[in-house]
Order: sequence, then C-alpha cells, then structure tokens
Amino acid sequence: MSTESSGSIENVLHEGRKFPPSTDFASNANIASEAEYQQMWDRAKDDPAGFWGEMAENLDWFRPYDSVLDGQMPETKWFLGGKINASYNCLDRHLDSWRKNKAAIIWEGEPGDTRVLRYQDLHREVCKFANVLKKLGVETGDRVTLYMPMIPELAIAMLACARIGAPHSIIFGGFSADAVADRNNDAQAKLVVTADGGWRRGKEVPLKAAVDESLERSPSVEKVVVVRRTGQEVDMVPDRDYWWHEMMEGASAECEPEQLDAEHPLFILYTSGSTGKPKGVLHTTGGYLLGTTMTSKWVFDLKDDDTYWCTADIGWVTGHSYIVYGPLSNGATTIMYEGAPNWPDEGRFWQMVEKYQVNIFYTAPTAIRAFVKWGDNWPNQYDLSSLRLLGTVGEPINPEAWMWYHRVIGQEACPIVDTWWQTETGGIMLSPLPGVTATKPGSCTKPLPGVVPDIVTKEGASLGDNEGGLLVMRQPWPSMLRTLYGDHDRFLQVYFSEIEGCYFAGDGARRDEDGYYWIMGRVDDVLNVSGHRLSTMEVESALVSHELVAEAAVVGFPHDLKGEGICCFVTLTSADGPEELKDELKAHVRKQIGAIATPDMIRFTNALPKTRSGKIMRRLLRDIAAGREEVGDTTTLEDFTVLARLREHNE
Ligand code: 7RM
Repeated sequence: MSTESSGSIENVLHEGRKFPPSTDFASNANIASEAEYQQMWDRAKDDPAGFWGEMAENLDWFRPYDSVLDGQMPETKWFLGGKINASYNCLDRHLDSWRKNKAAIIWEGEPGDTRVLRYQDLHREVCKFANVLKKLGVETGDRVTLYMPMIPELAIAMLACARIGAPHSIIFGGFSADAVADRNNDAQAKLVVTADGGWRRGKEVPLKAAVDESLERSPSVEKVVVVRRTGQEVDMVPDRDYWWHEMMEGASAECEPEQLDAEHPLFILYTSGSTGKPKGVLHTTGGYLLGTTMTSKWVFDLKDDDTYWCTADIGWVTGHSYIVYGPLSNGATTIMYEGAPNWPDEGRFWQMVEKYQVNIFYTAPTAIRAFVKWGDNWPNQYDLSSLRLLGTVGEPINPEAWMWYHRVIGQEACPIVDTWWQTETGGIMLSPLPGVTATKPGSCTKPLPGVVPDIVTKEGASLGDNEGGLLVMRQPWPSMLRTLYGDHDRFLQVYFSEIEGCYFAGDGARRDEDGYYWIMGRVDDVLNVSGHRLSTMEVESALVSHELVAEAAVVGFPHDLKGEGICCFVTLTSADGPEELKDELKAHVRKQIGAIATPDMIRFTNALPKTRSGKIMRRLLRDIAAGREEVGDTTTLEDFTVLARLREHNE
C-alpha cells in the first residue's frame, strides 16, 4: 500500500460515532436481530450449499436444480440442472396474486410527464417486445445492445431480452458513438434498441444519431429499434431501422418465457479495467437473480407497501440490480426518473420524494456532495417524512457527507446503508442491515450472509485490525461474474491471479476492531468519477489519438463533487501548446468516450516521470495533481529533473 492509503487510515480512525438502529425499525425489519444475522452468516460460511439452496426457494424454478454449488472458485457453477427465467420471476409470478394491480414501475420523465406500469402492464409490454425481438430475428443466446434514456422501454427491453434468453448489453446513454461501436463489436451484438434521444437538463441528448455513426463500424448489428421519446428528427434506414411503436402495434401479448439453464448468460455489462479495452462482465441467470433478490430484501428491507427509489442510471450495474431485477423479483414498486437532479431546479429529487411518498431512497456519494453544496434550503422546502431508509453506493462516503445525509435528508430517523459492491459482484456484498447494524459514518460495515471477505497483503497473508491491505473474497457467492465476455484468460488474470485462491476486488481496505470494513479506494489505475469507473488508459488513449499529442498520463485527484476529478499530463508533438488546445483536447476526449470522461485539468509538460522500464509513475503524478508537496517514494524514477520541471509548471 502506498503512503496515501495509510494517510486515509489515519484520517478515518478519528471517526468514532456510532448509530444503532431504532427499536422500532428493528422490530419490523426483514432481518431483525444481531443473533439472526450471525446465525445466517455462520451457516452460509460453513454450509454455502445448504444456505443458498434454502434461499433459492425465494425464486420460482421451472425445474429444480440438481446441485446448488459445483466446482472451486473461480470456476464455480450454481444451480446446475435448474431451469429458470428472470423475466418470469420479475413478472409472471406476481400475476397470480393481488400484486397484478400493484405499481411495478412509477416513471417520471425529466419534463414532468409520468407513467405507472402495474405488474400486469409491464408483463404485457415485455411479452409484446419479446415477440418483436423474435420477429426481428433475435434468438436465444444472441446479444442485444440497449442504448437508451431512462424511460420505461429500457426496463421493458431488458426483461424482454431476459424472457427469450438473449443477453442484453446496456450502454450508458452518456457514452459516445465510438464507445457504442467498441461494445457492439466486442459482444458481436445482433440488434440495438435505442431512442431518438432523451432529456437531460432541458436539452435533447441525441442517441439514434450516435447509433447511426457507430454502425459504420459495427457490422454485426443487423437491426435497430427506435423509441420515439423527444420527437427529434432522425434518419431511419429502410430494412434496418424500425420504430418501437409501430412494431409493438401488431405484436402479440403472449410469449412463453424460455426455460433457461441457471447458468445461461443474463447480461454483459462493460466496465473499465486498467488496460484500455473495457471488460465485458458476464452475469448468469439463477445466481445473479438470487443475489439481487436476497440483498434487496435484506439491505433495503423491502416491504409490499414500500415505494422504493434508486436514483442510478440503468446503464450502470446499480440500475440493473437495484432498479430492475432485485426490486421487481421481490414484487416491489420501483421509481425510475429520466433526468437530472437539478432540473428544473435543485429541489427535484426532494419534490419527487414528497410527491411519491418515497420510503426507501438509494443514491451516490457524489450526488450527496452536490446536495450539500446546493444547500439545505432545497430539501427543507419539502416533506421528507415518508423516508424510512437511506442508502449510498459507488464510492467511499466522507463522514461529513454521511452526517448531512443523516441529518438533513433522514431527519435523524433513518438508518443509512452504505453498500459496497461492484459490477463484478452483481449485488451488494458489504453493508449494514438496517435493523441490525449500528452504523459508523464512512464504513460499509460488515459482510452480508454468504460473503466471506478478508484483508490481505500482496502475498495473500491476512492482516490484523486496522491494517490497510487488499480486499478479497475467500468464498464464491451466487451473483459473482462468471467470465469476461470472450476473454476468460483475462478474467482469471484480473480477479484470481493476484491473490492465490481468492477473488481480488481491486480495492484497498481495512477492518477495524469491531470487524467493520473501511474502503480506501482502488489500488489499480482506475478512476472513480462521480461513482463511475473509468480507466486512465482509456482517457490516455483518447488523448493520444489527437494529432498534436505525443504522450499522456491521466490520474485522479480529490474533487469536492465528483470524488475524483480527471487530471491529464500531456506531452505535445511540438513545443508548448496554446491554451485553446486544452479546450480542444477536453472536447476531443468527450467525443471519444463521452461527457463523463471530460478532463477537469490538462497540463502540458515536456516529459513524464517514468521508471527505468518505462512505466509512467502515476503515483507521483497523483501527488502533483493533488497539490501535495511531499511525493512518495521516487527511488525508481529514471529522471529526477522531470519532477522538478512538472512542479515548476504548476506555479
Ligand atoms: C456498485 C458499483 C465498483 C467500485 C468498487 C469501489 C467503489 C462502490 C462503494 C465503493 C466505497 C462503497 N459498481 N465502491 N461502492 N467504495 N464504499 N459503498 O459502484 O463496478 O461501478 O464500481 O466502486 O472502489 O471497487 S462499480
């Protein structure tokens, strides 16, 4: 671990506050006591097959599995022989009960338009769209890309894919045409579902135009379905492009769900790694659904009369697991909002909490930091008394932001669940149980049942209390990724080669004397910008693709709102560049990757600090970007004058 991480250990050690759940909350909670949690956790650790086999009774199976768990990590298989369908579990099984008339999705568009889809409605739309997909030639096993705004059709398309067993690959609507093309090509997607555009801060974000551009270099895609959302002008290519509403008009509402193997791929979701090429994290049906179903029940304490709102975008894993699959499998009411939190003003979320009487609210630290900056006056204008539980995800939450969330949003009456998990883990791994765990601001507390974490050295030795090290998982869990699409070797290498016999998460962490986990951030070259993972390599590649750029090194630096900002050190092909070139490069990166990757800072330099073997020492650049006077160990630096020159440049 570098000096920076021991620095953050020092920092959080001062955090001594503890917030136990109220007896009122505890007495009604799905997991109601420390003893119950301990008993579940011990059972799952000692007898994972017995534990998860029992949990799997919470899902509906067409055919029971022959065995719960086969093989050793990383090659573990869950529920072999079992036949299941995720869309059936999220929809059909609720139609036999009063839930058929319950709101499944309450949707609000940014302009203020709303739609409520009852379970029956959602089921009908999903069946119809599944038939549309079939009609357009999509078969079980084919990959379908979804590049859409946060509109109900996105959830419908996901569940329709799941119904016919066509893995979806959702690409966040903020990504560029190039990113869409790369992902289409990697997944060899056959069909793309998109929209003309979406609404973001009152502006139309074009999506179909980006798909058109991407298709110039992703030849596997045969058909495109386009939802009319904004009404903006789009080009429709005959025999390739189809309007959603026209196709749905004639589609039958009868569609039997495919009876799929538990290990049938449910989706691919691309996430950044420390090399340029994004990783296609693959999740399968039975294990993923079981993980998201149980964690939704445990962590969000879902009850039938709750109105639950996760503010994530479905383009990220949080939206997959905790807007769609987890809540719907539990028969919950889930809110979906299309737009920005500050449109038409900074009170939008709180206005919606009041309007829909939201009970459970799940958001990201980056959003909370923005709320803090916007001021208490916005939430204070609204009645937030319906809230009973708050959650966070995506990055470490600084205790100050936690306390604000507790005080101003939770009105000191709501437990906060700080949930640690990853695209790769499929579902929440470390989190308080709201009726059980006394929370400490800044800690994601303890492992959920079935999760056996450890903190180890680079050599794999377990560390003691409060010693910073690498976060690993010692046992497999049902919702873990099964492979990186098309690159099983990379899967083995990235997650299982670092620490013998363990899943390596890529995060640094420590465990305190109460067994609570404190995450210290990523140990690889992955940025976490507003809770979104970006690889430094991707941004560097984008910069270097500009004709005036010779070399680039990208690092994160502490950013008040985004958590991490993007700082780029750039060497140019000619002498010093004009200031305007910085703006041009920012725009260039934005075009190549998308708005979330827009650099916050660009610095021109005539050389980068490197090791003798030529590796850029990003660690030193991080110190410089953060404005730290003292930099870490420089003994491997090849040319000491580089550092001095970089510093001078700063002044
Ligand atoms: C769900 C998600 C994963 C990375 C992970 C961490 C960081 C996520 C927390 C957190 C501290 C948390 N998936 N992270 N949650 N760090 N406390 N509660 O975010 O694949 O996009 O990112 O995010 O570094 O490795 S992700």
